[in-house]
Amino acid sequence: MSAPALALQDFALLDDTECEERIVAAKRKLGSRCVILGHHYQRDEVFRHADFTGDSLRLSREAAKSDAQYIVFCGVHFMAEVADILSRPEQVSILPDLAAGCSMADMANRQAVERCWRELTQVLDPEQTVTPVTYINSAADLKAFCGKHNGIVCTSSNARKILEWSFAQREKVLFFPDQHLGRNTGYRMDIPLDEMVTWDFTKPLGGLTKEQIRKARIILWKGFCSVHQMFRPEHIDRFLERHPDTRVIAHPECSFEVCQKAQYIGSTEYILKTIREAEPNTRWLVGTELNLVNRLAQEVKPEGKEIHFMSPTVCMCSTMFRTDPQHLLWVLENLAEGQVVNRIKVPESDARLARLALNRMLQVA
Ligand code: CIZ
Ligand code: SF4
Repeated sequence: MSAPALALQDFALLDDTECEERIVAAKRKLGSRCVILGHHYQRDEVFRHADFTGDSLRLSREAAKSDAQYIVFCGVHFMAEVADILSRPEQVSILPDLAAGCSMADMANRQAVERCWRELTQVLDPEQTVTPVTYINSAADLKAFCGKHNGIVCTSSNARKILEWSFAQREKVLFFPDQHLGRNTGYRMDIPLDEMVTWDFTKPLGGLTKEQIRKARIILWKGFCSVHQMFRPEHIDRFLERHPDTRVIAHPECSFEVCQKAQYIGSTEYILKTIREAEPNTRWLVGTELNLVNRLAQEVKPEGKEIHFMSPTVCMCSTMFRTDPQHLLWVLENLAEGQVVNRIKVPESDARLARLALNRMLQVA
């Protein structure tokens, strides 16, 4: 019989330097049995231990092709679910802090989406006319909903391609949970704003008229990211007054008004690539999560690139921040002792359907 799991409380008070050394030692002991995936929004002390870093799309691909027995996901809950769904049954997906969720993902749940689907039948036949599209920032049972109803998953890197695919299937899209990603992407595909309606899930028929629904090409769920909604168009105006030569780049989870003022709009991978490939001595105003922006600023400083954060206040993803070196160490030392803690396991009934929707995405994009 294996030893009992090491208790989290014995790790909580360790200082970061001790954690650092012990994480390196535990990783060495685990070798190829364990892979650590680190999302761009992770804090430095955790990010530096990742074997692979990236956005959720890149990391889910790494999870799908990894041979490691343990996949430790330094990110948020839905990402560890995707890793579990795409990996083989004998592989184990682990989230170091179970409280690392995503407030946007929590804005849509299966019950509310089922209700929406049912209510839409008052106006049209959703099975025939609507493709459900879920942003990867959503619970596994919503991905399963999309799998079941011939829908698909998207990320901020591939949203346009996925919408094009969706419109090739059926005339309308139900897009959840992030209204901004849906609206910003749709607008750049020349869909007029009045053909993208917002479904207020607290109201009957989403607070819409039947006519609005009939006319809509995209029905946008009224969810948003609490981090990206903090960037405001006036932040851009004020900065440009002082430095008119600035290039503005924003994540599509930012509001429509912010994205309208940005010359470049795209996912975290896109933001990194665009700025890395830009000419030296350029100045950038960046609207996405603070940890990523700070790291990027350091990285490109030697090329004379100046990176500024779009908001005067701190916009950090507090749930990504929850994964600290103490939790990572706790997980790794347990694994080194043969103990699995914080496993994320999606029930096979949901995983099977969610896999359908995820694999459709991986094939399309
Ligand atoms: O897809 C992701 O990883 C997220 C949450 C944002 C992005 O643009 O990479
Ligand atoms: Fe969710 Fe926003 Fe945090 Fe991304 S930044 S994980 S969308 S709360």
